Amino acid sequence: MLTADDKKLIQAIWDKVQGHQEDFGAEALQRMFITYPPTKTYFPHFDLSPGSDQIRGHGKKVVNALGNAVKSMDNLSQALSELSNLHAYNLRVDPVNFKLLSQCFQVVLAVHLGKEYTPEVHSAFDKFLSAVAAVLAEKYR
Ligand code: ZNH
Repeated sequence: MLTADDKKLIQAIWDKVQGHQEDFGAEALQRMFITYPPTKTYFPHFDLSPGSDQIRGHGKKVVNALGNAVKSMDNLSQALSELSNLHAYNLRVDPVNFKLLSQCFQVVLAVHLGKEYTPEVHSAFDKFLSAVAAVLAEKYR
């Protein structure tokens, strides 16, 4: 459960993500592809070379979706309902992968935010990204 303090920390950190959605998203995806190569199989139609337009474009979409989730932390299921349908029915991404991308995104935040990525922020983001992943996995059967 996200506490009121967690939510405040997430919102404050998100202000610092603003303007870097594409960079941070692309970096997280690249870390995921390098660290967990099977994740590449979901993107056979992408140019996966570092910094490709497709990686940057997709990274931006993913981080913007997280930004929308930040705005709707009290209402995640509803806010992410369409994305949840897309991943469950259409893309059929194995939900274990959500955790892998979440970890990579946290490394990106830690690298860029340095000291600001305190243990409390880390904990808050861990809970938030787990909640997002749970919603994205909610419609699988
Ligand atoms: Zn995902 C897509 C988000 C995870 C795979 N995605 C997508 C999109 C978004 C997202 C926003 C777009 C949509 C439209 O266009 O409409 N994701 C997301 C998030 C997450 C995710 C937020 C977490 C956190 N995904 C994921 C993973 C994977 C994936 C992990 C694997 C590995 N996605 C995907 C794909 C797609 C998507 C494949 C499609 C792409 C193209 O473009 O084709």
